[in-house]
Amino acid sequence: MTDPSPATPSPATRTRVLDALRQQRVETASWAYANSGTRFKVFPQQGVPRTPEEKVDDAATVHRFTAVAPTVALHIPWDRVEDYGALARYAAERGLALGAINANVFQDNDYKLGSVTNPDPGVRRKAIGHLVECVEIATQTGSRDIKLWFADGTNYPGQDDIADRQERLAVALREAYDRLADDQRILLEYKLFEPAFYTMDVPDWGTAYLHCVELGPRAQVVIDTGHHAPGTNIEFIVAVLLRAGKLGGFDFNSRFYADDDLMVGSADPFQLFRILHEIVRADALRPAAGIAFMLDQCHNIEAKIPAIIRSVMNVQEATAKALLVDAAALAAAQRAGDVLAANAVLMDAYNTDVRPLLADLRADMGLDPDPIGAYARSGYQEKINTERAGGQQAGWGA
Ligand code: LRH
Ligand code: MN
Repeated sequence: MTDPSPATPSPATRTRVLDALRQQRVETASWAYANSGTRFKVFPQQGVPRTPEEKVDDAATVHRFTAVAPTVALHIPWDRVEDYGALARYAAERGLALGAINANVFQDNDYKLGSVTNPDPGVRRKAIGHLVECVEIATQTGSRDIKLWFADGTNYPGQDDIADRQERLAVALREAYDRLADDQRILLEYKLFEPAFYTMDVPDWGTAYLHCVELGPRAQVVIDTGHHAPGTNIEFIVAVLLRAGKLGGFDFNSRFYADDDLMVGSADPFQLFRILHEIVRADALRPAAGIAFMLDQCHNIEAKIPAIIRSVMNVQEATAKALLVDAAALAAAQRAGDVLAANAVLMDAYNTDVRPLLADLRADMGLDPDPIGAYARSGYQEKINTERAGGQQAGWGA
């Protein structure tokens, strides 16, 4: 029985959609709470965290107003602490868990010509050491995922041997993979360009997929939505990796031009909807499906915590619309080859205003239906602006 329209879902559909949204999980990024910018300028903001603990406080605040962001990803060494177990307990006391551990082999002077792919075996050894350290940190924080993104690449043809670098990369990944505990996995992230501008050693989903297949079942691909050539059909990559059982997660953000790291859904909400449609169609939204929905953004000029709350809401809105797609009607139109009808089913869902439904969901979850307004009224921003005067604000330290 198809619904009258997505805007007036049947009680059964409404229940299904609300249940799925209640289970949704979005992981925020510790570095998004810190100062960030471009090569031109980093504009410091008042109240920015100075420590991993203060980043956890801010992530807990986002969860307090959205109820669907119970984990925060860490980046090493930006979030290096003496006792990762203590940091995990600190987070737990605030209703949060520590999420993906992000390695950083892109800021050390030794890595100019690459980290794990560097022509110098000594440099490769150093970089592999960091990957292994991140696996150990994940054991201490209780994190499932170790996320690996490599800035490695070349700027000029002939600078280095493409195949040799792939071999070096494979050797490094194997060393890290073989250190994983049974409940841990490697998430390999690709990026088309920047900071290298001729080759990146993991430039696209295909290269990431090949390395993950070579490694084994606990290696999967991460799709950072800002890491593709303009015009790339990202939902196609989502569908293909889901079918292959090799989609590990997303670094959500959005862009108009390059790796702009803007709020997810702000530049292209229709693309985000199409991506979530593939996720819902594959029944991969529920946490048990194992897809990590992470934010990887930089709030260079806008207030950071409200921007992250807005980002979580954008993911919820795209998800609600995807959940309202009348799958039966869509399948029937597709089978009948009725192009316009099939497209209309998707557009009806996309053009549905789901904000009232999400406001009801939040009220139902004991939250203020307006998280942004509630945050502004909470006084939290004023509190941290006052408390966090002085000290060294956290940033990328680039
Ligand atoms: C690289 C990237 C990667 C992170 C970094 C913060 O562009 O997307 O995921 O390590 O941003
Ligand atoms: Mn990323």
